[in-house]
Amino acid sequence: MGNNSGATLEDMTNCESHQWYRKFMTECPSGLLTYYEFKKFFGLKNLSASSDAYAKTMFSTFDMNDDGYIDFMEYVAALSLVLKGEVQQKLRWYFKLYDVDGSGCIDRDELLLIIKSIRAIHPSLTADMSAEDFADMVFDKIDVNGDGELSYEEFTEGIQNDEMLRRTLTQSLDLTHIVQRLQGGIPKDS
Ligand SMILES: [Ca+2]
Ligand SMILES: [Ca+2]
Ligand SMILES: [Ca+2]
Repeated sequence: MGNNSGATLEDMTNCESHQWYRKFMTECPSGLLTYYEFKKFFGLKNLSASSDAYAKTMFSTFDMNDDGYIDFMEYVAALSLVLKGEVQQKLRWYFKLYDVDGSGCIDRDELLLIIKSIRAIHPSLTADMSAEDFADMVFDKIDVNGDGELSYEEFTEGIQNDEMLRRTLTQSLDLTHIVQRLQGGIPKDS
């Protein structure tokens, strides 16, 4: 399960993994991050229902072995993937994140849920159209066989070939502030 993410500790310099480890163990001495701690860790407070659903989906995507906790390896694998992974690896991760019920396809309801939660967290993204219009536009563009669901191939190829969708997707999971938190949380004498 989850071992095909292609992201390992070796993807990072020792310095980074050391910093991430310090940060992780400071925030989470037990070494296992629960959903509650995960939200605290990423500074997610007072979430609306749809943003909470999105954060929960993100949590389960990090929790690759589905035991309800994020351990350090899962945390590093997810972060290094999001921050430095190849496009293909990232798209595979996004696809898993968006396919909320794990059916292997992204349907319109799943896409709508994601768009709404992204907008709740990043109000400026796609603000010029309604979530419904945006979902329609995505399906028009990348649901190649028109069956109302996005297969993994349609999703990865569609996103890669569309500059605007790629940018929106990348910005929706902009982890800059998380990286700043990670770097800012390291004591000077480390
Ligand atoms: Ca886990
Ligand atoms: Ca699905
Ligand atoms: Ca399709």
